[in-house]
Amino acid sequence: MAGSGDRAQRLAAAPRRDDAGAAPPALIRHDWTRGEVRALFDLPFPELMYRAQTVHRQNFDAAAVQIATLLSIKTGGCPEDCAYCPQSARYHTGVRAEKLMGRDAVLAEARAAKAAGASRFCMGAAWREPKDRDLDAVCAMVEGVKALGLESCATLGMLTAAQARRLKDSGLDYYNHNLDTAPEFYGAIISTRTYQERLATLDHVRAAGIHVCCGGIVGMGETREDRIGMIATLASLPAHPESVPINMLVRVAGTPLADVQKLEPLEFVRAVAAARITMPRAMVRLSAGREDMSEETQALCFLAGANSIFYGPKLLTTPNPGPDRDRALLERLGLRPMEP
Ligand code: SAM
Ligand code: DTB
Ligand code: SF4
Repeated sequence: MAGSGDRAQRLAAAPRRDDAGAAPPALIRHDWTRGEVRALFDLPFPELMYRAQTVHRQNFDAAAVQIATLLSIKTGGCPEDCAYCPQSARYHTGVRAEKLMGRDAVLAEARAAKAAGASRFCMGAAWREPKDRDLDAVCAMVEGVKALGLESCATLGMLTAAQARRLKDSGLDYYNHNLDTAPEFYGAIISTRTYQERLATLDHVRAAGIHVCCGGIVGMGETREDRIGMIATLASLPAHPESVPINMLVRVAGTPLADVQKLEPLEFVRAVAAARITMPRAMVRLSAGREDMSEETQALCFLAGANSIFYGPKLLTTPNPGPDRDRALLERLGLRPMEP
């Protein structure tokens, strides 16, 4: 965490608006306060969009969207109690527990994803944490995915430092492990692992030299203050995650959150914009929840700085818009897939 001396130094060095009134590139800050993030959420919507677009354009080509494909390599039967999750063995959601997929089957899916235009392939496993034997199998999958020229990401639950190093050695580019929500709302959603344990896994991933993919879910019945707390926590990590998935809760029958009130779409867009403004260089991923989202809301998310989507008819276990719909949407918006 930066000390106050550091902060004074950075403020002194901060670029000012030039004579033509052009905004200078945003500084990368790790000391976002909740008050500052709250002030972003409270901005008039057009002003928030303008701020997010400005930061987005300073750091990315705003017409390019990364196409990622998600595959559940180990589905269901998870011992954890995450209240949003269809894969927890504690809830009756109709998701059947399956064994870890074999390497060849995973690589066939990765090849198909690449042929369909994806440049990133994410593998998810419904584990609290991987067993060492299973990790060997996942490392072999990562090697195969890398050999296809795809960016690789895995989300396997909690990791030890040694497991993170093994994944790094296999060539893994990103590890996804979400904080999910603000620390104060977390206890209402998950009881089987602590926030601190999540932060420890993120530390191991970071120390191993793997890019961090870390975000959360909105629409779980949290307050705006909780959404602010989640973004402020992510943006004040010692290093920003290189990738920040913002998920809209997919309400799955049988989970404790099945009947939670639907979040107002513009509030979701505000969360995306706050992520973009506070973490300027991160890939901000418009992740779960698009199946139930209007195309206009998705367009606003891109305007708010989201620059990646999951592509393909399924997320891990729940539906996602099909490739035809997504291709048509991107075309209509004049957006194109980001080059690998
Ligand atoms: N088991 C591993 C873990 O929890 O770390 C990896 C897979 S888990 C499904 C990955 C993430 O998916 C969760 O942290 C959560 O943010 C997201 N997720 C799961 N179910 C969701 C739902 N119904 N709606 C939105 N996001 C969801
Ligand atoms: C993330 O933040 N969102 C993705 C990915 N990381 C693994 C998962 C979304 C899962 C949605 C529920 C399901 O399909 O099971
Ligand atoms: Fe298990 Fe991950 Fe689902 Fe939690 S989110 S129940 S850890 S699969």
